[in-house]
Amino acid sequence: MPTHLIRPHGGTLVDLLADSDRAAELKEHSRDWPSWDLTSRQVCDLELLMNGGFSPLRGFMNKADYEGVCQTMRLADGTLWPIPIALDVTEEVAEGLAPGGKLALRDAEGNMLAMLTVEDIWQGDLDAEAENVFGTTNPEHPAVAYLASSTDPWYVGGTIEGLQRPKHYDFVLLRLGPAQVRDEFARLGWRKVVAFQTRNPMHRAHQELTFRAAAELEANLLIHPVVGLTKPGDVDHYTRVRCYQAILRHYPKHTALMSLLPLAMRLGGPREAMWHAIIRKNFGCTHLIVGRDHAGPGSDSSGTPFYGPYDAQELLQQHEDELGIAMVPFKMMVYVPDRDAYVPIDEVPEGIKTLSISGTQLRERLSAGREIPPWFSFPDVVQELRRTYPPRSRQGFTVFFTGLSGAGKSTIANVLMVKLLEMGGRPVTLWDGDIVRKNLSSELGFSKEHRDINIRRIGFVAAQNTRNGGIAICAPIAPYDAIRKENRELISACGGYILVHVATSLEVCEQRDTKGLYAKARAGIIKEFTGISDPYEEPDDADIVLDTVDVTPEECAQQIILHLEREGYIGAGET
Ligand code: PPS
Repeated sequence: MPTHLIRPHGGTLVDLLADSDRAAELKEHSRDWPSWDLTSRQVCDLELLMNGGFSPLRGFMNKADYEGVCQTMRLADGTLWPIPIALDVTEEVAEGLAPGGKLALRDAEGNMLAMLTVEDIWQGDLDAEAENVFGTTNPEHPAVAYLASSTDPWYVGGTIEGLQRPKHYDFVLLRLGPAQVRDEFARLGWRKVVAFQTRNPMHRAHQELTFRAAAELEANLLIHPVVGLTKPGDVDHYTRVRCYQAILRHYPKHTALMSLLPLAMRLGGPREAMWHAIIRKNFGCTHLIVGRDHAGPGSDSSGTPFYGPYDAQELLQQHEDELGIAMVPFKMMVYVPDRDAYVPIDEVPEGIKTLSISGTQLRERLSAGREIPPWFSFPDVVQELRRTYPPRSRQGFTVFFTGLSGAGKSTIANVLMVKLLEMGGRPVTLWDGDIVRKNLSSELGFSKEHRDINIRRIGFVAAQNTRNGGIAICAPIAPYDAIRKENRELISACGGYILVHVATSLEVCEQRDTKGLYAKARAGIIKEFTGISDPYEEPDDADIVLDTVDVTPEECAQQIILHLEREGYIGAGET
């Protein structure tokens, strides 16, 4: 270990990985131990415990450390540590454990990653944990929600012996642990290094500020993005890493290095910022850039921010000496068109015009295929984002029909499918009610429970089609509103979702009775028949309502196509 680099937190860089003989021995003994399948968050925590990113921790926290951290931000031995790293397990697993016993920790595929020697088992007071660590019990805070709904009731503390690192198949060369990053720094002759933490794509403002921070400090730069768990809705890490690789080319040669951090963020604001600082210190960095609302989850539904914008900076400042890693306050950079330059906001003279584009505005521009100005981002970064967020005319979408039996759903859906196939450009899949019932859902009947399962299945496959850039056309009755809304949410996260209510009245459907089912339903031969002996909940959120009495199926399909054009799903070139 090179000695001139900053000392790790607690003095020693922890390495919990056993050598191969010991690993084989542990694996053999594990036959007799209970097992725990780690959650995604726990796998992230374990990786940083094992490689020393969480030095001086040598395992999941025992009760004394956990309570110290929650209440006073310190481990039982007095070392500063702001976030509990606790292993939560089910009651069933906890019941089979006793102090001194062993627990095999496995990944989702069942591979044993580590052995935990149990020190203690206790039931955490999760409300108190939320209040102490995150300063709130509001479930709109993602970490509080996680405690309330994704945390098992028992904590198990104990030291770890690692058998193997969690497996990663992506960006393998960029996933350096703290010892490897330190070796790189030593090899490059870097002693003063400023770390930049991020969970978002980086644009010009970030490049300017990181470059300035490094230049002012006469330090080198470690771009250290989080690729473990970030905020739901964030740009996926594959896209982000390609963006970071692109932006790295815009720094002077040999001044910046990138490594990926498998951290499961809690979005805990000030305490999280301190955690980030400790981790970066373990990776050999002497400075950490801390911005406005660093690692905060934003605001609650009433618009009140969970943390003050500079709380994180203040907390770090208070403990800077003890931590040993310095905080570089992030000066927000804004673009000044008159100077064609980014300037720290506090250096912009009054009355001077500045420009900025918010994250939401960027998404809107990408989605509409609109220009993203070169002052905002680098063209190679924009190109990567465009690959992930193509304009609507290249995104997948689902047209979801709902309506009574005999309303005309299948006929219109077929016309629409043919028209879309004629246009070409995207694969089209039709999930018609009858076809689905013959193939996907052949074992199901027409109880509410079975109808819900059926509609969920259709939603699932349509979401897959949509995510992969295709068009799904679904045409079941889908009589229940809640499940339709569930599908809307699921599919909208993958691309477009258009709900079409084929609003043919019961009288007309019954009069048409093309399949003779209404007559049978009235005669009681078919039970639970929608509209006759079973409910149909009219949608209040239909994007298109079709009247099939005076309008032909071709005209109905045309109405949908015009809607798709207006919304941008069908580009001018395709018609
Ligand atoms: S649901 O409620 O969405 O799961 O129904 P779906 O899968 O679309 O199936 C509806 C088709 O099944 C025939 N059928 C019935 N419909 C409603 N209620 C009962 N009890 C029933 N029994 C059989 C009917 O032909 C429906 O087809 P469409 O094309 O809608 O007329």
